[in-house]
Amino acid sequence: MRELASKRMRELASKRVSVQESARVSEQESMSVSEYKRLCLVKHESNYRYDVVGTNSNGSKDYGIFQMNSNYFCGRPSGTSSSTCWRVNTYGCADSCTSFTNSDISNDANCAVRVKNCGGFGKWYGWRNHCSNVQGSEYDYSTC
Ligand SMILES: [Ca+2]
Repeated sequence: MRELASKRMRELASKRVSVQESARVSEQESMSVSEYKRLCLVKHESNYRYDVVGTNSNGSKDYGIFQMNSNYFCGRPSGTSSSTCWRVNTYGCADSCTSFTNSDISNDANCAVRVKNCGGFGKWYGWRNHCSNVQGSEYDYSTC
């Protein structure tokens, strides 16, 4: 990724593009790293499977492709479908835990985005343990 980014920057430099254009490209490429981090998270949480239910040592369970925890992020009676962070952090998501194990991952993604926006990727142990330093293209599936 770094090689790609620096090659791209050299190309831009040789074309004498504007500073703004260089910044825009850099921003896009850093977003790609963010994409890799998201894929890394899913790889290490569920290995890309939507129907996985994991049991934790404290008895809570993790559901689906993002392994949403039953103590915090699913099946919360007062949970929210909004992105108001105090509500997400306090009440989690209202979606039932089993709704995170079907093949329609749209509600899973909506909840995961709210959690990420309110608490960061560090809310997931899979990300903390494996993905915080992801820089490169090991999760680049664009050629698959
Ligand atoms: Ca679902």
